[in-house]
Amino acid sequence: MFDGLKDKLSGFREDVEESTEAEEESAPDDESAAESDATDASADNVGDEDDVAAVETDADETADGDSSSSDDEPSTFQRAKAFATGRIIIEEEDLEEPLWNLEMALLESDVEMSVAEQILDSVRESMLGESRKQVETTGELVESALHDALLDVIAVGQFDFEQRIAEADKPVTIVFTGVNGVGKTTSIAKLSEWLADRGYSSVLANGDTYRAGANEQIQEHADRLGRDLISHDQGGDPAAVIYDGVEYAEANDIDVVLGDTAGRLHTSDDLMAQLEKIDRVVDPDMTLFVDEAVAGQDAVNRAKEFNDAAAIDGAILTKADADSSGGAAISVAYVTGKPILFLGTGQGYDDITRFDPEDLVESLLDGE
Ligand SMILES: Nc1nc2c(ncn2[C@@H]2O[C@H](COP(=O)(O)OP(=O)(O)OP(=O)(O)O)[C@@H](O)[C@H]2O)c(=O)[nH]1
Ligand SMILES: [Mg+2]
Repeated sequence: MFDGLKDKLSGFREDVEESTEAEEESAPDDESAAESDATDASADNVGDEDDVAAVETDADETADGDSSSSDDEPSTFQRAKAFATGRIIIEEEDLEEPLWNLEMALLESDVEMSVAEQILDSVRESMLGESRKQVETTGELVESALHDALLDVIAVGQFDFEQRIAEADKPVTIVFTGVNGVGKTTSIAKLSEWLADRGYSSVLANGDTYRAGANEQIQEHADRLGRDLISHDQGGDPAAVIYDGVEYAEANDIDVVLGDTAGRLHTSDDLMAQLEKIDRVVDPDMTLFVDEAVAGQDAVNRAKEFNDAAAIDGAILTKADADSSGGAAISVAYVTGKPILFLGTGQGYDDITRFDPEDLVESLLDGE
C-alpha cells in the first residue's frame, strides 16, 4: 500500500542529507579550527564516497552564496562551531532543490496541488524555524518535519467514528454515495461486519433502485452475513427504501441502517436530486462518500465535487490495497474538510480498516 509514495518521501530525506553534507564539506575550509572535530561529526551523515563526490560541486556554490550573506544568515564562525559540535545548520538554499523535488514527487503521486503546497510550506517552516535551525541529525529533522506536515493535512476533520455511533440515538442512519463501481455496496457489507464485531446490529437498505441486478447483488451480501435487507423493485424511490429501512430498524431494535445508493456523477441532476430527497425524507445521521484510492486525483476531485453538491460527513477510500500513489489518501480530507474514516484493503468482508492518520504517516515514513 502506497509504496510509490513511501519511496518518494525517503528520496526527500536523502536529498536534504546530501545538500547538508555539501554544507559540511564547505565548513572546514572556512574555519580550520573546526577541522579535526569536523571529520568525526560528519561521519554520521556522510554516505558512500560517490555521494560525497557528487555533492562537492554543490558545496562550492553554497559557499559562494554565503559570501554575500546577510545578518540573518549564520556567520562562518557559527557554522564552524555548529559543525564542530556535530550539528548542522539547515539553510533555505539547502532546501530549495530537495523541496522542489518533493513537490514534484507529491504531484506525481496524485497529491492535490493545494495539499502539496501546504505540505511544502509546513516542511519549510519547521526545518528552517525563523531563519535557520541547528539539529542533531538531518534525517531526524526531515522525519519530524515531514511527519508533522503530513499529519496536519491527513488528519483534517477526524472524529471517533465508533464513539459517534455509540453516542447517537438509535437507529443511526448512514447513506453511502459515490460514482459507479468504486465499492459502495462492498463497503456497506464490510461495515456491517465491522459494526457487528463491535456489538452493533445493522440492517441494509438498498437505495440503488437504478441499476439492474443491484437488489440481487446486495441480497447476496446480506445472506452471507446473515443481515436483513430492505429493498423495493427496480425503479422505485430510493428515499422510500431507506425510510423503510429506518422504520424496520426502529421496530426491531437495530442500531444502524446502512443505505446504499446508485452510483452517480455529481453532474447528473436527476441522481443528485435523489440524494437531496434522501436527505429531506430520511435526514441521515451521516453521508459517507466512497471512492477508490486507485483513482488518485480523480477521486480527490470527485470528493470535492460531491461535498460541494451534497455535504458529506466523511469518506471511505477503497482499493487501497492496489494503490501505490497514496495521493487520494493524503488529499481527500484536506480538500473537503471531511475525514477519511475507513480504508478498503481487499475484497473480503474483513478487509476494512479504520483510517488512522498517525498510523498512515508512520508507515509512509518508516520506509518499509
Ligand atoms: N481490491 C479491492 N477491491 C474492492 C474493494 N472494495 C470493493 N472492491 C471491488 O470493487 C468492485 C465494485 O464494488 P461494488 O461494491 O459493487 O461497487 P459499487 O460502488 O457498489 O458499484 P455500483 O453499485 O455499480 O455503483 C467489486 O468487484 C469489489 O469486490 C477493496 O477495498 N479492494
Ligand atoms: Mg453498488
